Amino acid sequence: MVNCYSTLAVVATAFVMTCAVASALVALNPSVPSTSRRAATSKNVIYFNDGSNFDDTLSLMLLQKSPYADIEATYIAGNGWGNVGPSIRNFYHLLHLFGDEKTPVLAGSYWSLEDEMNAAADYLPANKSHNPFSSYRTAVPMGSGGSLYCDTIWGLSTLLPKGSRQYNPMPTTMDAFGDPASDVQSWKVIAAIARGLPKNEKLSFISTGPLTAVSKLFNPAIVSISDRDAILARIEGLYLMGGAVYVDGNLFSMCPRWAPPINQVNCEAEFNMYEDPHAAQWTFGNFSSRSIPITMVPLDGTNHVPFPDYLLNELVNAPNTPEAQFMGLLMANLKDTWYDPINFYTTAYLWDPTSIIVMLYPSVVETKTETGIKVVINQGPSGAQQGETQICTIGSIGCSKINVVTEINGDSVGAIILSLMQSKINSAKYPLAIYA
Ligand SMILES: [Ca+2]
Repeated sequence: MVNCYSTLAVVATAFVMTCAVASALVALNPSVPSTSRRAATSKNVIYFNDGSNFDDTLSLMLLQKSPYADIEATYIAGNGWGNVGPSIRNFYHLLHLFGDEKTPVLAGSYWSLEDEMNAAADYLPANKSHNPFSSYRTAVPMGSGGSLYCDTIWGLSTLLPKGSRQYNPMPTTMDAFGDPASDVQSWKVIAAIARGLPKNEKLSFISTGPLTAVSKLFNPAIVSISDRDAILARIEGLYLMGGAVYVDGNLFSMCPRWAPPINQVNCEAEFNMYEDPHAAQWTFGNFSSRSIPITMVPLDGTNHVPFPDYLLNELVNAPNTPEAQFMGLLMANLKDTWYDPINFYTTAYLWDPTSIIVMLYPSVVETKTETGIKVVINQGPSGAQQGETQICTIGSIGCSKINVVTEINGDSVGAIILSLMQSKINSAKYPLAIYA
């Protein structure tokens, strides 16, 4: 077991990464017994997300619970809805809830690729005088609770039992935001994981945030060619929640339905694609050209999976496990703070968790079509249609071949999530902090 205590007020990201590397090596040590029950067909998963937002948190719990997933690492983007530092802390505690002290929690950049390209001279860890936020992230509102909701898991992180891994960044320092240079260290951990897998096993990538971190696999300044090839040799596929192919996007602040058309500047893009369109296009092109399968779960698919009322009611009123209790409380807090609580069940969707279920339980998919997709790259965050996922002809320049999931059995997704969370299999090892 690796203890990654941080008692200093200011903690260098490099220290966190040192712990992460050490944790990864423990994960590769066959003498460390596994306490979980996994199916023979379980996928080795690298989980890319944008921090401890409600649906990323729920997704991480589903990956812990399902016998069809074995989390090798979780990788937090800092350019989405939450900040990296608090999310590292929250995920340490969330993993500890399940007795998991070893899964590496990796950190990525707080910038989009475009920000990094525009500020190459500033791309030095020592120079931290710049705005520590992505211009795309800054262009969208964070909601009434700001990033605080995400950074505290809607105030519930205090309920999680605390394990040996701790990370307590000062909220006013750069440690709370992550650092572009941390991608270099994070990818070294993933390369070590890929090389350490048994010969016949593969690695699956799933992303429920911007594709910034994933895209860096194809940047030789971040990932060496030998590390890249070692990772690519093991990849089974890339799964992602993102995009809006035949339906409207969800940038509510850029396409307010009540506003005149002139103020509806971007009704086409979905958030995960919009927050880093360059990364999305770069990622799709590199995977597609190498014939590595990409499975996209866009809004077309998740529109079939609104939050079921029975899921919230049963998890709140009759939780069978600590994780069910936690998820129930999270969903209840989400509903209470939703912009339209009365219409919560018709305006909130199980966005990220649906992509997890699609990856692990593909029978929930009703329509999946091989489609040519390209991401609209326009000038800056206010560019028209910026981040839209458009249909194109496979084989044409800039067009990637993607398996697009447009129809999903929402009832089945809800039933699987409820069953997984209430199951004693792979359940929490500890109760929530304030409950007996
Ligand atoms: Ca997310």
